[in-house]
Amino acid sequence: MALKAVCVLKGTGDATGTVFFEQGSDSAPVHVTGQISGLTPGEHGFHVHVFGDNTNGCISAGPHFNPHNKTHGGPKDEVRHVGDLGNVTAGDDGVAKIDIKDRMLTLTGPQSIIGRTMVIHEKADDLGKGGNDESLKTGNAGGRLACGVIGITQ
Ligand SMILES: [Cu+2]
Ligand SMILES: [Zn+2]
Repeated sequence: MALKAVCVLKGTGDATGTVFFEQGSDSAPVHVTGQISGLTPGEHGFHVHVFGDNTNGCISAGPHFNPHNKTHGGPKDEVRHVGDLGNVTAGDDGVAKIDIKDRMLTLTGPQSIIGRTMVIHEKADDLGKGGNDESLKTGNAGGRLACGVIGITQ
């Protein structure tokens, strides 16, 4: 039976979105779909952050979900945070359509992303290639525009 989760992203500005997660089996990739609107055109960093805590807005979600204690990278890199999904790209209408298959995410077991937070950022993620310390932590993706806790759905 497929595992399914959903996340509604909200923030203090115009950015809002809904993201769906589906995994066919324990070892299958997670298919991430959905859309985020109210963005500036161009790339925006998109990550799973460690805590499902929104008490002080998106900042309470803490850093990128990183159970293997690696440095920040891009979704296709071997060395990356589990939460590193790279960038989503908004068109001139400010809408980013999301369709990502990721082999490092899981919806099951102790490293499940359920109960953690999805964040969309102000700026592009440099995927760890920015040549400075911050690049290897956050990808220099800037502020957190919107976020939401990933929850189980039917
Ligand atoms: Cu992030
Ligand atoms: Zn990261």
